[in-house]
Amino acid sequence: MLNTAQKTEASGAEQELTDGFHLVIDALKLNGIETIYNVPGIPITDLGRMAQAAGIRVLSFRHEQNAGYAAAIAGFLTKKPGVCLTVSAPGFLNGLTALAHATTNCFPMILISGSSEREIVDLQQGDYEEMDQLAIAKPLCKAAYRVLHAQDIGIGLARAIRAAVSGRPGGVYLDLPAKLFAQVINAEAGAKSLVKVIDAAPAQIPSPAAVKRALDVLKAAKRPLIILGKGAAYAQADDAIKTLVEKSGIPFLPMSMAKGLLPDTHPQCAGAARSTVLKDSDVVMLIGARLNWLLSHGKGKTWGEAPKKFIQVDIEPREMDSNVEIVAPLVGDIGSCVTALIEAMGSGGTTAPADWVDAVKAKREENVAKMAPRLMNNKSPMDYHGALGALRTIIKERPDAILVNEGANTLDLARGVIDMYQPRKRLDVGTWGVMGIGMGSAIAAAIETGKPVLAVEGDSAFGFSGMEVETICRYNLPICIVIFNNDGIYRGTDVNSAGADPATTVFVKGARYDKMMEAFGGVGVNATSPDELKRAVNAAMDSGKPTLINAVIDPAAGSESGRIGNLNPQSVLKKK
Ligand code: ADP
Ligand code: TZD
Ligand code: MG
Repeated sequence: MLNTAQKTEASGAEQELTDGFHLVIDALKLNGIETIYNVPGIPITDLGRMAQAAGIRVLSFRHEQNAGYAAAIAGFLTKKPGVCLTVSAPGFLNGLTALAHATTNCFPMILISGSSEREIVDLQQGDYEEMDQLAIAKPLCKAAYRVLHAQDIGIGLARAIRAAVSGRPGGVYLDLPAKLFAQVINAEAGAKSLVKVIDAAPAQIPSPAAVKRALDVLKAAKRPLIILGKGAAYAQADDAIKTLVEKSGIPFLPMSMAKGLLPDTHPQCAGAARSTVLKDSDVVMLIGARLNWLLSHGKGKTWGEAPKKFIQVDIEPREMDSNVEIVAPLVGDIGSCVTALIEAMGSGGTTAPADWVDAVKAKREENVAKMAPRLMNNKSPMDYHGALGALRTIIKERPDAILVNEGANTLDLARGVIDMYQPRKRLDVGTWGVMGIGMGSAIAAAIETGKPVLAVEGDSAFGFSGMEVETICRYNLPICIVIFNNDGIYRGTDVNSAGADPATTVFVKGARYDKMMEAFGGVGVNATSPDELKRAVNAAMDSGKPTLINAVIDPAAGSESGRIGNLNPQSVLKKK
């Protein structure tokens, strides 16, 4: 019997009843969904209230996009679908960017939106917040469903969960029209209609022939390289991956959000020798990483002259040969594939030739040594390296803290400078390089893991979700935000020579973002040197109090588009 059911008199006999509201909540709870990221309003205000009353943690945001980014990263961190709940039309659209982002990044997420009355929407008669949401969501997510009858809520949610987490994870849209919530059905029938999803993401075992093929290619390599992507971090097969890397002795290169899967200070880590290993390797094994723009599509200058053979471990068969030939596709879940590789390797040790391993190590040490003095400068205003040198030490001393990172220079330089030591501790802009993930990611990271969070944010990047500092203060979350304030996008020095308006990339000079935090009862600090920055961050991390540090960065220190300026199209007509 449902504890949320109510007793009423129906046709003379006493009957237990339930309704759409309760069925949605019961279905979520039955499937272990403990948190909802939402913005309330018609028709889902009561759903949020009732879910909270039923013991689900319901976090209210100031904008659906941030609630959506929170749900997306919750999915990445937990392997369970993160749930974002929105109102109809505008709320739905605000959440949709995050749903598309989750799908693009292979994060499991469910966007549940209330919607207006089907009959009116379909005749386009102008309902309150009228929109054909299902049709709009479909091309932007992995699957989209609508539930019209209370007795279908259980199966609808089960489909949504399974679609989100099985195979290649992604975003799922679930459309719940207003009328559904108040639909009343017999409580027993309601309880029976719920579905507990069994084995939502079944193991996908690779074929022995594919495992052997991959190992044969790997063993024949002279200069092998393993690239770990965020799929490998998501898979939570940390021990198996560590064993494979160490047993093989092959240098590994972590993609941004795979940093820390093995520590960046690991002797086999090739992070600081990235261009060398991409250029010079002859066999590359991708584990949960796609050959997309972030890896220059597996071809061109980045990959050098040396002929390459690619081995790819991925759950999505269609990922194979998407850009270049994959000579050894290994389709399956990463845990199963990596375990199979380790078993097939037997007791045999390293497959990596010593001269290659030594060459990578030498290059890496050279680059690390080159960088070291720049990280120790104590200039004021700070440059990126001085400020990041301080933050790098903080993460070294607090390896279980979660680092959220967005911006252009602030992102690219932090990714290179700040070493990570544990899996799934670095959360950033992902495949699209989207600005605005910051506060949603920080909030979800704090909620889902209970760990302290350090959010390193470009001043522009922060602006996309800045209002959520109120949310952070309201829930009193252990989040320390550091704004790299260089007065603008990339740099704060652009000048508009054509008129009185400021240049398109600059913001108010000398802005004090720390005051925003104080407005909501959090701690605000203005830091003008690396020493001040370090002190302030340590104090914030020790206290666990919501803190925002305005780190004053030299407006001339950054470069256009950080490390990806080459992607900007150039007009040949541009005035000199
Ligand atoms: P990165 O940006 O770090 O290079 P991508 O997002 O491009 O990583 O790639 C992640 C890949 O991981 C996707 O192709 C996805 O299909 C794959 N993937 C995600 N989860 C798993 C899993 N459990 N097992 C195998 N592959 C996975
Ligand atoms: N809008 C969205 C949603 N994503 C984007 N990536 C952009 C716009 C374009 N963009 C970048 O690619 S980086 C960036 C923008 C606006 C901001 C860079 O400025 P910042 O960082 O202050 O965050 P730095 O340190 O000044 O480079
Ligand atoms: Mg900036």
